[in-house]
Amino acid sequence: MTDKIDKIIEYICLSGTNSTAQEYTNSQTYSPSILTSCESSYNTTNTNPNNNILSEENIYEICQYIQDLLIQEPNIAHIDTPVTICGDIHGQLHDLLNLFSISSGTNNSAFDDQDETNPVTVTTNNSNGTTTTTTTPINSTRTTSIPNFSQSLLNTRYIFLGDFVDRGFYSLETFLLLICLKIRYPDRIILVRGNHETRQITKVYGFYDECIRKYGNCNVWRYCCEVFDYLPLGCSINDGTIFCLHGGLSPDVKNLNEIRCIDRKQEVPHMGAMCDLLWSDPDELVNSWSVSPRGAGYLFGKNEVDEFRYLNNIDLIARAHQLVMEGYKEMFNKGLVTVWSAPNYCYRCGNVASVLTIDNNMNKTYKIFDAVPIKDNRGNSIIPNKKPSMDYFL
Ligand SMILES: [Mn+2]
Repeated sequence: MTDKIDKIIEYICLSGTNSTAQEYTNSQTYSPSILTSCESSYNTTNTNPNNNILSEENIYEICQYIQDLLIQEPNIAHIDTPVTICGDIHGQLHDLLNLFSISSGTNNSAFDDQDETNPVTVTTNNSNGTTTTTTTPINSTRTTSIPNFSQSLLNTRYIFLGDFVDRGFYSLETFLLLICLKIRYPDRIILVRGNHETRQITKVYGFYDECIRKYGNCNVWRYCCEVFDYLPLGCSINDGTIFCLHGGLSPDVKNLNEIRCIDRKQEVPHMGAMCDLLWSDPDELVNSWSVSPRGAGYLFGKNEVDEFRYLNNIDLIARAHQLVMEGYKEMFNKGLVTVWSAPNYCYRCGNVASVLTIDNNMNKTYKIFDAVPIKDNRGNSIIPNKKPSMDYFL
């Protein structure tokens, strides 16, 4: 199994770092012939042309395997520092690979052959108020190195706060990479469920269509949705003074123990505690639970955050779920932070992204990064035509 997982990780990273991804990154229309070549790219691998590495069978096997792992995790998972908290990814595989190299401080960047006119710049905001900016050195020789995950995950643990899929064009690869890393390094990575990790939402916002486009049927989508039901609803760090979740608070949850009692292994309900944790948003302007414009979850303000922090002995609530143009936003006297990790969201928002690193002394450092630039038809901002050009007479 380990061997197979490593091969899949390698395959996905290569598809994000060299031209094997070209078939579906090329901004050509999705004519049936392109569809065929998309599919054929899934039926071959760089290492063994006879081994269909991202086959439905292999994906089924991984999805079954990780369910056994996730079922052992409580609703509120736990992880120790040093840890890197990551927000929404939304299928932006190339930016996710970049996130790993930036956050772990490994030089083994997946993109160390950046366009010389557009190098990757990382700005670091430390909690003591200082800011440092580093620019990835330009390497003139072309390399297609795979991120050194064993080194990355040795340097820091990771919490991903959900919304792995939808919007971007690499939801399947993004989710598979994350669950493969979870299988390989189970104690060093926590995957928390977001409001997009559901059957209903993925049918509307891209993941379902992506699976149909790449496989011609919805089997791999179904396998992944089974995994969604097992993801934990939150994560605590060290002694529990930092609590992480995707959306926000719920009027039905005063105490963390009420989250621990939820039967989470189900599609996200339309209302109630589990729904709110994945859907709610903080708002400076409300002073009690208010209707959310999203149609699910609540808006909550400083009063709700202060009460929840006091009752549960929490210093910081770290959550994702909302686009922040600056990558992160601290609210309510730094009692809550929104972390957003999808740069140039939807390939057009122009925002930067961030991750929040907590060191062993509970110091906070925000690393801010931009979208991976396009080069030679690589990079996730090359958008395939959203509307397939269909021949109605076929
Ligand atoms: Mn969300």
